[in-house]
Amino acid sequence: MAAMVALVAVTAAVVLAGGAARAQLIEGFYSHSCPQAEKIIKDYVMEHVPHAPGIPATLIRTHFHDCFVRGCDASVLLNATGGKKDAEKDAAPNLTLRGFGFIDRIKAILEKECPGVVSCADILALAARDSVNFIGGPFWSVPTGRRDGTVSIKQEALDNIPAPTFNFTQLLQSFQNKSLNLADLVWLSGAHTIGIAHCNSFSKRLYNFTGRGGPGDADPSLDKFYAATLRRNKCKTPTDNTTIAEMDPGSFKTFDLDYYRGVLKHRGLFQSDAALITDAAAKADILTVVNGPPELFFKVFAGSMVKLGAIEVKTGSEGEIRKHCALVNKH
Ligand code: HEM
Ligand SMILES: *[C@@H]1O[C@H](CO)[C@@H](O)[C@H](O)[C@H]1NC(C)=O
Ligand SMILES: *[C@@H]1O[C@H](CO)[C@@H](O)[C@H](O)[C@H]1NC(C)=O
Ligand SMILES: *[C@@H]1O[C@H](CO)[C@@H](O)[C@H](O)[C@H]1NC(C)=O
Ligand SMILES: *[C@@H]1O[C@H](CO)[C@@H](O)[C@H](O)[C@H]1NC(C)=O
Ligand SMILES: *[C@@H]1O[C@H](CO)[C@@H](O)[C@H](O)[C@H]1NC(C)=O
Ligand SMILES: CC(=O)N[C@H]1CO[C@H](CO)[C@@H](O)[C@@H]1O
Repeated sequence: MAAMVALVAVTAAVVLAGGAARAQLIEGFYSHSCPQAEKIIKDYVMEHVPHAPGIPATLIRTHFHDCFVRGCDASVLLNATGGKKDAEKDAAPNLTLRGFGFIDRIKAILEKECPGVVSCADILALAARDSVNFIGGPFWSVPTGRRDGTVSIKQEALDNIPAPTFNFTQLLQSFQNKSLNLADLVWLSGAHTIGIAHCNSFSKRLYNFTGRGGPGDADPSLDKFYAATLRRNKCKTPTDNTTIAEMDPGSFKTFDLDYYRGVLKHRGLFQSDAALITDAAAKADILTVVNGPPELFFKVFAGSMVKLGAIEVKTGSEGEIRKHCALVNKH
């Protein structure tokens, strides 16, 4: 136990040194200003996720998109103003994000409990963690104290969110640009063990991939039997953009290792999933978790989530605490 305490202390010191003079996130940031905050979020998740089973997947993805654009500052939650469609929310990669209402409802409860105290960025980070943990997924620590941003620009989402067509080099570049490393890329991609994708995110791989034409012209890095199944049962035309497919069929509601097993069998849904085994080090990481004890994946995933949740955060007097998560405060 003493050794563990010492380890925690060392980790905290390293985090502080890395952040220079900037204020840091800390666990239990609201313990005095809004002591019930974390419990309110967790209770809301426990009460509502059973009736909304897609929420854990969409919230963790929304948190990821938030963190990759202007840091984890809830910029992804902002609506465009003046009838324009130019906020992050309106970018193609984000059109399939859901769960905004879920966050708005938690925010409304927290505003009654302690007005103007709990940031939308923290609510998103905590609700993503609690909902994934609620369905039996990993638990990770969510230090709090994030402040909300006031700017949301569609083009920045397009520039910063990795595309499902990315190859390994592009994926690694995108993650390194956010101070995440190769292992973080591999572990965080493991979130594709839950949730769904729309056909247009991957159907280029099923039809006319090389341009030779014909239904057999699938991405050679995709198992051809799986490609045929997807064409037959899911994405029946090349332009279908409404049908959904599970990314980890068979256990898409369970946070398990089957996503990685699928990737190893060339059954990852996106080119970005398939890309993970084109790099020797990434493939070795996948084999390590797949062959390791069950707890290993949860442990490494949790570590990478903490790093994701700290990307370019606003703290102290930066940004604001939004009153409504979809709107910048009026001044
Ligand atoms: C490595 C680069 C990544 C790419 C290219 C990527 C791409 C995508 C795409 C295209 C979808 C499907 C959207 C749709 O068609 O509806 C998706 C879904 C999803 N992604 Fe990723 N993703 C990446 C990393 C991540 C990370 C880091 C996380 C979280 C830690 C994540 C969590 C999810 C989840 C949970 C879903 C399912 C969403 C739902 O069911 O609503 N992804 N991703
Ligand atoms: C934000 O936009 C969504 C979709 O356009 C809308 O349903 C919602 O009411 C808006 N929220 C606010 C607070 O204006
Ligand atoms: C990855 O894609 C980029 C951009 O299309 C390309 O320049 C690069 O050669 C590709 N890398 C590999 C290893 O295929
Ligand atoms: C890297 O991040 C910056 C902002 O932090 C962004 O402007 C740029 O487009 C990103 N580049 C890539 C390759 O993701
Ligand atoms: C397949 O792609 C090629 C090259 O982009 C294009 O010329 C051709 O019309 C496409 N065929 C079909 C059936 O979409
Ligand atoms: C989906 O396809 C329909 C018809 O092809 C089109 O009207 C619509 O804009 C598309 N939606 C998206 C999100 O691309
Ligand atoms: C990154 C990502 O999710 N991209 C997809 C967003 O949605 C458009 C269509 O709406 C797809 O073409 C992209 O691949």
